[in-house]
Amino acid sequence: RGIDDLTMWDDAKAMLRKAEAEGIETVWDRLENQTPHCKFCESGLTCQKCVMGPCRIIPTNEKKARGVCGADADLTVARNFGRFVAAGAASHSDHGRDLVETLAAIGAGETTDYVIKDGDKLRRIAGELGIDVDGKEDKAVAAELADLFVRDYGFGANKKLAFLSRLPKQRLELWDKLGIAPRGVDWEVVEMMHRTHMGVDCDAVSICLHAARTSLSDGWGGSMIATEISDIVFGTPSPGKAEVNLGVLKQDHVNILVHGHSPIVSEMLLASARDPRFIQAAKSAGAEGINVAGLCCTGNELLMRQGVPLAGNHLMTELTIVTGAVDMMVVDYQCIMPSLVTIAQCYHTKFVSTSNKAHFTGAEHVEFTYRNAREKADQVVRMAIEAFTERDQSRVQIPEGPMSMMTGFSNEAILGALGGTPDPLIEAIKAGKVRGAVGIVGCNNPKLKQDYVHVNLAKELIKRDVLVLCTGCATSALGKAGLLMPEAAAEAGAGLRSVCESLGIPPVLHVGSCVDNARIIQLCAMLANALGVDISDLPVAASAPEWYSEKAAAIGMYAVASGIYTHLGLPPNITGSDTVTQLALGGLNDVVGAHFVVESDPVKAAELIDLRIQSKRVALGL
Ligand code: BF8
Repeated sequence: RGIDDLTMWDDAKAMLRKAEAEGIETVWDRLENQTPHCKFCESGLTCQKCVMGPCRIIPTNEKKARGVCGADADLTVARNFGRFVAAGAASHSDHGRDLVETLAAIGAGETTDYVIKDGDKLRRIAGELGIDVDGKEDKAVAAELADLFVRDYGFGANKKLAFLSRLPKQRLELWDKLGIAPRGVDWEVVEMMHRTHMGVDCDAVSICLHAARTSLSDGWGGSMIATEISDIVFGTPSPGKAEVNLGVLKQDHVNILVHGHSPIVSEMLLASARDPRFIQAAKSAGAEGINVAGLCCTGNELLMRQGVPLAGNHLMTELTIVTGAVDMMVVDYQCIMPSLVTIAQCYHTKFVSTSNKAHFTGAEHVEFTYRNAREKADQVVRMAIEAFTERDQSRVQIPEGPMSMMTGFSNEAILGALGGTPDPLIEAIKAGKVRGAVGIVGCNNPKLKQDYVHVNLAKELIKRDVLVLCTGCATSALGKAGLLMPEAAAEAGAGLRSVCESLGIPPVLHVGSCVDNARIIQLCAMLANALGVDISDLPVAASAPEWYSEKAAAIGMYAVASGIYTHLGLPPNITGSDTVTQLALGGLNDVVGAHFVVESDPVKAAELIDLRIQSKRVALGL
């Protein structure tokens, strides 16, 4: 493929040309080198879970239709998919655990670096979950809330996650009937590992149902806990302006990029970078100041709460370093390509890892904990200033012109814009001004032209009066396309346009990072409760147009299991099993009231989503 087929953006194309000229290998080169992929793996028909194997299943060959243990194609695919979802759920939830640990440390007075920023939200959430907050100090409430979440990670109170109280009762009854109401965050992940060991759960459908339960322990557990505590500790986002693309890097500043997912490190780093002592130190080193910009989900966290500019999404991470202007990349965990260390070594860029669970060979490791975070952040900012003095300005090429965007649409902010209740939104939906809502979320995948499906799907949907919410790497795509600005209302259908213009909001609302997809399912539950219906009755859908990761599979699975029709731009590795594929692409509708659809063409995908939205509107009598 030529450069024009790899990405739709000028900033990415310019850096791809620079990478080529400088002999730097990128993710696209490695994809080409790895193509064609193994057909067995691609269809989920390999099994490496024991040493009687590894096995490759050929359903059409009588002698090879079963692995050594006797597992057929359906069971092999289901086991692989179950573990795939479990890994995704584990990732979000382990991130959430770090926030629980931080909240507990605040409650116990074990940290002074982290504090409660949004005490109102702390009390509101604690009260919602049955904690008596009257007459108690924030610290005491924080300790009790953290304790409740610790129980949710293990056994759950009454073997049910606390946030299941947010669900419409029909949904919870359905999950109870199916036996998929999540009990404990860690419990469901561990049980999936157990079930998929040889000789435990040997029924494909049963494993798929547990995949649903596992994913629900992420959406209504680990991710939701991560989001709510992040708001409590770092502040609940409210609407504001920011900028996106590689043009956010500054030639005359110390450029620090934060990459990964957890706000625990990046928020502290930002505090140090904004400290006048270090700004002065940067000036003494010949810079105009310190510029912090974000990548991927940690970028989304800082963008939502602090208006920190976003340099790009997953496929931009390598290309940011190719600008030659990045003095330091600081990472925590998830979605950090190990190739970044190698590329950083081709420049003066310092690559710093910070988490004891995410080491990178060749990186400088500065470990952050809740006890030492500010001290370590200060140390890292000093290192970045030092790195700036080694920058070769003749190798710097920063693409021009960042795009402006609006961000910060937490559910609290959305409700605030609506006057405190979801009623105006429900009225707009009833009147057909807003025909429905779709969450466009997830990654980039180098198999698809970068951001093309994200952008064109969103444009098609808003044209059809469908409000779009976005998170994660979709944010950068839609922001670069200008769709996160109120002016983009001009590209929407007449109904959505009038709603956006009267509220002064864009037709695509940025609601956060990937764990913040919990905000979207919570909003769906709120709408369903207000209407007295189940989530599966709502004219809503989800889409991960360019997904790549296990986490995205967990998100898609919990969306479907919550009753939300979900589009994927690429299929998961399940096509080797008719049973699992048919369940995913239709059968689940009879079980949980929603299913997956796979379509790489954005216009066709929009048509499919539109059909679902229309059918739900008709069923609701709208
Ligand atoms: O959790 S969207 S590439 S950065 S997995 Fe990763 Fe995908 Fe980006 Fe955030 Ni989500």
